[in-house]
Amino acid sequence: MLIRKPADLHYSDVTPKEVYLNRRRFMGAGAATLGAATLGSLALPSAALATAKINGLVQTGPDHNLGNEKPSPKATVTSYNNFYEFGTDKGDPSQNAPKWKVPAEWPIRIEGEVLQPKTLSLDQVMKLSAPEERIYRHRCVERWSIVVPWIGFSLSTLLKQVQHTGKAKYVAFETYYDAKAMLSPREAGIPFPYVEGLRLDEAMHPLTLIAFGMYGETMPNQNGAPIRIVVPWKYGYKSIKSITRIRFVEKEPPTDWNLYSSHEYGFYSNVNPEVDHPRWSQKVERRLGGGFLGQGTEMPTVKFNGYGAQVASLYSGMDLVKYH
Ligand SMILES: Nc1nc2c(c(=O)[nH]1)N[C@H]1C(S)=C(S)[C@@H](COP(=O)(O)O)O[C@H]1N2
Ligand SMILES: [Mo]
Repeated sequence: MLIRKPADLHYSDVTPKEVYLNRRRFMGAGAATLGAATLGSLALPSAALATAKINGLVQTGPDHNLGNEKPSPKATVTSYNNFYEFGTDKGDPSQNAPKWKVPAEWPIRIEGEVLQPKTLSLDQVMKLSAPEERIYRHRCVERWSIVVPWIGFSLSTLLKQVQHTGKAKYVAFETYYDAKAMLSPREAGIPFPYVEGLRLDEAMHPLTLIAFGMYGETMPNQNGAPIRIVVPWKYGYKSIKSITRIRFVEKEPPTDWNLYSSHEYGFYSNVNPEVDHPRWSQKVERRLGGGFLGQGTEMPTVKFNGYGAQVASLYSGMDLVKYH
């Protein structure tokens, strides 16, 4: 179902880290101009994305898609990113990640509190179910938001490939880490490999997506190629990119931004306008890619990012200020 056209692949040739990091330093001033006003004009040359069409897309039901919100411009979603392994400025991942060669072998290991650990190839994972297009809102903790037409299917489909033990209460995820192609934890300021986690019921929720594409094509490197998690009712950092390890665990697993600053970034990280970040209010967000001169449109942030009807019951009786 996934066909990579050889002609599309030449941009993904490996560029040594030194080369592109130096280039990045030279372009430091230029990168700083990545202000709101220029967002709309940052279209990447499409050849640099090394994507291929994904065939056989299935339309999903109203629970899985937004009613009237249109996907953000692809150029915005692929050029304004957080992927600290490839740089800490919003424009860095789209400059640096396309030069990373995604390993041809991409085993996805499922282990931990399971009766029988299992390793699946990327192809095996993608064949577990028909690829669905899911149009989800994405709200970054930094107050910008986008609407993304992801391609994938419910993570539960993958998790059900193993039988977990009675001890399993959480699911931990780990991003691939390549020290030669990515920043060091010291350079990025956060621990690598990037780790994240969900409670078991959150991971099994039908909205939680394992995604391997967007806009009808394979995943651009800067958006988490070849495969990532998307949890639309939580702040963006829970949606971990480029995963290679999934672990069923008994205790709440460590998460990257919580390790960085535990009082600012909790484990649950549900989008919640009533709980401020210690350094800023979470009541509003800026929807990227539209508005006057492309500077985005300010709008109120909605609890659970608008997915409350589907997910609020997961947290009934819980103090969402304490468990932020
Ligand atoms: N491995 C990894 N995953 C990550 C991040 C990261 O730095 N590294 N950033 C997170 C944050 S803060 C956000 S907002 C989203 C951004 O996803 P996007 O670039 O596809 O919009 O990815 C999340 N997943
Ligand atoms: Mo984010």
